[in-house]
Amino acid sequence: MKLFYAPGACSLAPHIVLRELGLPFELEAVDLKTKKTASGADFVASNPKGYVPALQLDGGEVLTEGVAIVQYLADKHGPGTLAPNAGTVERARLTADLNFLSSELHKAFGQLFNPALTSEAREAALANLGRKLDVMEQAFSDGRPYLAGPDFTVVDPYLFVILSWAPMMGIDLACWPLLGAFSERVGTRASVQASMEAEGLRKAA
Ligand SMILES: N[C@@H](CCC(=O)N[C@@H](CS)C(=O)NCC(=O)O)C(=O)O
Repeated sequence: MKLFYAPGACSLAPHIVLRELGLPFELEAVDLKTKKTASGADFVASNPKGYVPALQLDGGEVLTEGVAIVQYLADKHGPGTLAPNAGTVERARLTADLNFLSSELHKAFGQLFNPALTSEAREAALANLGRKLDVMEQAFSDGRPYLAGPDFTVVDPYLFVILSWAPMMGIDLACWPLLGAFSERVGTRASVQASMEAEGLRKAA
């Protein structure tokens, strides 16, 4: 398998899942501006959506959409470990959380990456993001270590990656202390540290 990624982007989440599952894989960086891969290939030719993550399977087929990729990996290569079995209420909750991250929290952060935002639009985007972060903070109020409960699942790397964008946006996670503690907890995992090193986001220990 080959994961197309950009350092620190949402593709870091499936990258972490590949390592959690101990799977063999290659990485190929994509320049998101030029849409060229590190080997000089046209990324859009293999993924017309033009964004990361994309996972090329050993048979050549390319999977896109982070939430689909991480669920595919968990179901195929670690059934019942990083995602509850399909058809259970727990799995439906996990899918709901993945969807919330993808369509609500990720996109709320995404608005702030737009350099053309007026200060008024930025204020509105920050308020919107704050409401989504409040929802996530509330999810941890029962003392659970991970978003789905006691066990680490595929939703956790995605939340970790989105939260890692906060400092770049001038957002202080101290306002959401349970989310800050979650980030620190997940950041100590070997899979996370190895993925961040491989993407050049962290120096090797
Ligand atoms: N719906 C996609 C969105 C992926 C996405 O937003 N990727 C960003 C990086 S975090 C990207 O590649 N942006 C470049 C672009 O859209 O051209 C998913 O959830 O996988």
